[in-house]
Amino acid sequence: MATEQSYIMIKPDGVQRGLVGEVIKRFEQRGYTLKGLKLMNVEKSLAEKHYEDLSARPFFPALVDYICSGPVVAMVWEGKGVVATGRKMIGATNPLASEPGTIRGDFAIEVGRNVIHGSDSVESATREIGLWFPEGVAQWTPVAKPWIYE
Ligand code: DAT
Ligand code: MG
Repeated sequence: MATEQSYIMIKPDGVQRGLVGEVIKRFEQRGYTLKGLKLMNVEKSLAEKHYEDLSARPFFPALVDYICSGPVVAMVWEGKGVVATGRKMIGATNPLASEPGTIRGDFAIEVGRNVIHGSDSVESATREIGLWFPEGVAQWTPVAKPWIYE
């Protein structure tokens, strides 16, 4: 089974609003494996690098300020299809277009306060994990694995 990893980040609004446990719970109960986790303040240069593809967009300065406005929870989650499924669990970029039952659809209203980031492809995930976890992630195999995967 090809296993993949996604970079998932609870943004400063999610941390300030006490949604850390709720987000972790959803990924855990789906069956995904937590491989990296840290609470951190974000340097402007890291936020700019993370969102470098959006640097020409008018909202870029506000986006960088927002990501640096308080601590984020940086995570790596692993499992079958975690990149695409993680995006489904997160919901649409604009929370008003996010379905109820998704994280943004349940907990957010505005695009500039949309609570959570998730990698949009396996390639992006590799880049983002390298950026946010240069020290690497934890190595472990959950004992529940045979009860989640056949
Ligand atoms: P996503 O976070 O769903 O992957 P994205 O990569 O297109 O969306 O954009 C990254 C973040 O930038 C997004 O979570 C919120 C902000 N953003 C995107 N489009 C925006 C817009 N039109 N106005 C304001 N902020 C925007
Ligand atoms: Mg994106």
